[in-house]
Amino acid sequence: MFCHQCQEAAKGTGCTVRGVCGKTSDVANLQDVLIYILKGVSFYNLEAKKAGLNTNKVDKFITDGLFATITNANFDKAVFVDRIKKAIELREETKAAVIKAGVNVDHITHDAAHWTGNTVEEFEAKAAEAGYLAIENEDVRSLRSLIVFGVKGLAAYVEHAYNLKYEDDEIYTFMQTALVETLNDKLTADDLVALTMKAGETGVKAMALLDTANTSTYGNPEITKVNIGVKNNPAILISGHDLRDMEQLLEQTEGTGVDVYTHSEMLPANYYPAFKKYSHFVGNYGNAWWKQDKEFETFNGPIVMTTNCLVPPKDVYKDRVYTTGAVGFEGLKRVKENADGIKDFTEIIEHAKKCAAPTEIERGEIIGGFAHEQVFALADKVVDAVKSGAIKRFFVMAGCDGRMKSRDYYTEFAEKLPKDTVILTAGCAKYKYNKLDLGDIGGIPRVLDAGQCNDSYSLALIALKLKEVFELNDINELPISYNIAWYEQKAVIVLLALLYLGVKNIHLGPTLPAFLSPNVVNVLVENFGIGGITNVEDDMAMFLGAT
Ligand code: SF4
Ligand code: SF3
Repeated sequence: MFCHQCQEAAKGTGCTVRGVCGKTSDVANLQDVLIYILKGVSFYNLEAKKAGLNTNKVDKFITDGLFATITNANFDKAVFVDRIKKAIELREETKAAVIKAGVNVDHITHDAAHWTGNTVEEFEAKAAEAGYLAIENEDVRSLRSLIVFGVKGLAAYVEHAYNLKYEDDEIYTFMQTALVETLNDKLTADDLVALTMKAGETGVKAMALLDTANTSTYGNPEITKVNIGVKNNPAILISGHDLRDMEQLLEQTEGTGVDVYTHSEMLPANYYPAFKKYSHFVGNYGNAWWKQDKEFETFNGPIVMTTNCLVPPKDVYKDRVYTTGAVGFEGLKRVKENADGIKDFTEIIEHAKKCAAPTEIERGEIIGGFAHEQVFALADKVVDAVKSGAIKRFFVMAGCDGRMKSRDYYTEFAEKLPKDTVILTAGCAKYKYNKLDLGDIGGIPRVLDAGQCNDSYSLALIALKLKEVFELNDINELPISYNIAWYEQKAVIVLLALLYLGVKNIHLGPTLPAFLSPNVVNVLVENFGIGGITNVEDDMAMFLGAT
């Protein structure tokens, strides 16, 4: 195996024996082969689109396959073996359909569009060719990795949107074009950089689509005090990012005597009007994903994982974890689902009734719900605070949390920020400081949480709104600094989206991606002023010295 897609890549280069995340070598190999075959499917599916055929089933299959390979989503070998088989089948079906429609496919000669295998051994053996180390030039490898990882992040957001029946064929077309182009040896480094920017542009589109899907279905997030304590009823914990799953769980648990709590990236569900109306929706239990090994144990009841980040479960709570969507792990039970994607939580509700109520691990409240509409509603207050000098600078500290000790940097950074600064956050990065008492500025909390990582889109809209209000020509003239924490591939698409929007001088930590070669880092430094982090004192001085 060779995997270098997340921030925890072993030795800062890549995992080669077993993932730091717990992914086994065979699963890593199968994931590479799945992506390879999905590229093969894409060749024909793009032709099918041009011929005006209905490609929706294949679009969704490709999207879901990409999503399943995101860090901490799916560890189940059998799932990847099945998917590779299915991908080969769909590739052949699509090929036959386009030929039938009169399309000449003789120009599609790449091995990914033709290779076939039947056994697990054949699939695993193919990984050496399908994986990243097969690309000799390190800059090409780096740019292709950046594009594929960005597309994986895109796939996650696109899937949440289509679960709410919001789709955009242009996004599917870009994803598949990008996959195919990462097999094109004729592309120069400049072409690949251009494709990376196009990924950023599509990232903005996908996050906008998901934002519309979420807010038109569940209302605009509003300022909310979220309970972090517990009640005495048995309960179900729901984690991940999928709001449609959240909705179905709340509907089906109503009146059963079973409460519902969110974990990690599901916390922002507490901010939506459509969910707040449920009295058995108690609040949020625990912290970011990587603390689940302790928090799932003390929660006592069943846990539903709707997306990443799943940590290989401990035996003590393994029988209480249920997976759905792109998530998987050998031995864990699946949430039952009918052909229309309607989930049936009956078994999990009955399971919860036999469990003890959650053990209290903390008490109190945290505040959030500062997505774009809520912040726009407070715009006058925010603008006045900036004009009067009460707010001197905003710090966008969005992104991911993770288990590396070096991430304590972000807690210390938040604590040491001057009192006239405000943190804008989204994603599970917030857990590094959302329970600190950082106070407020004239009633505006010093940590404004917009929501999940995809709600980084809200932060971009807020920045664009401020630019308009202050009549500036360039988003970079705003008193906003970007100190972003990343972990997995959704953060990659968020980063590319910000770059596409013209945001400069983003600092990324706790380490720069292992998949960026020195030359690619140079391009990012020269064109976008991207930087890493050092230590809190020096970085603080650097950010505050910047105008
Ligand atoms: Fe290693 Fe990250 Fe890949 Fe897991 S996802 S195998 S930790 S690089
Ligand atoms: Fe977190 Fe996995 Fe990235 Fe959605 S839940 S931000 S790490």
